[in-house]
Amino acid sequence: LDTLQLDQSFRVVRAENAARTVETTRALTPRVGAGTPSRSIYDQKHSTATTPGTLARSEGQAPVADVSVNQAYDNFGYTYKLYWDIFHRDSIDDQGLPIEGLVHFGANYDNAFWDGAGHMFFGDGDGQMLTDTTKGIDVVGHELTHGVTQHEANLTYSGQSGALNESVSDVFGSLVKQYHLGQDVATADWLIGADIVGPQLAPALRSMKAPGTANHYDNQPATMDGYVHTTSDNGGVHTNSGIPNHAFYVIATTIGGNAWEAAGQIWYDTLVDPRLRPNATFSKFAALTLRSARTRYGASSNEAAAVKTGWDEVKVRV
Ligand code: ASN
Ligand code: ZN
Repeated sequence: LDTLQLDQSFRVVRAENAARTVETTRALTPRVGAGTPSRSIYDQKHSTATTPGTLARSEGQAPVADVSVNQAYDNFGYTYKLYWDIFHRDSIDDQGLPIEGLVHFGANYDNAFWDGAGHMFFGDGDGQMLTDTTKGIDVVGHELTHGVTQHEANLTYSGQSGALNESVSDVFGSLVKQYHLGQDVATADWLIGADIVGPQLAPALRSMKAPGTANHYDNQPATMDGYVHTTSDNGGVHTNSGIPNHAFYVIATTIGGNAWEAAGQIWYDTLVDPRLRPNATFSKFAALTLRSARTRYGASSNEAAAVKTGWDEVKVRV
């Protein structure tokens, strides 16, 4: 630290782990305009081009005729708002990164994704598996959180670290929805994708409350006993995410109240903790959530006890 010349506009966050010392810088003074996102929505007109198509709506402009454009714009706004209001984070990179949405991507395209470079792509769905993906507030929260994770822990997208990457996106995606709707832990449905599933995948893509029960095809485990060893889907990243998803559900409901307050704060503190390395296992992540809970709420707090309970329940050793 002594050898670092500190710019006055940054503070250094420093942590030690067994292998190395890690340092990250965070903006100390907010950007001019912080608190307001910079959204642009483009119409891809069913092409699979990965560069932005026709600009359909930009920040501050009134709604347009295309519902998909407005839904993407609004859901970007709700995601920005959770991160800003609750975690004081200014967009995906915490430096006000403009958020670009590319709607009507492809023909009947059954997915939505973050490209790692500032763009979120939205398919219209085929009407059977998925419908218009712009409608899913938790789906937008999920995809933009992939961007946040990329700027923070950068969890490697395979095996346990990949399942953690997926789970962190589900957790914050669900929190965006719960915060927007004002739902406490008892009122929330803890489903992911309920607003974008067609008849084949109804009623939802995933359930944090009851992994494995969201739809006919859902094979997510809720505990380590059901951990799926596979080479498909990068080692089952969308399957084994059920385990940390369920841990978060148990922790949030054990604490009670609004999930974005304590449980969400613990998860956010962990995600930005420089001790969380890209290759983290479930156990490493769990231990860091316990550390975050103890640091913020106290070693003998209810919150720290709930974190222990949650990981015990899913059989991840803390
Ligand atoms: N919507 C998916 C996700 O965010 C896209 C993918 O499978 N990579 O996980
Ligand atoms: Zn994902």
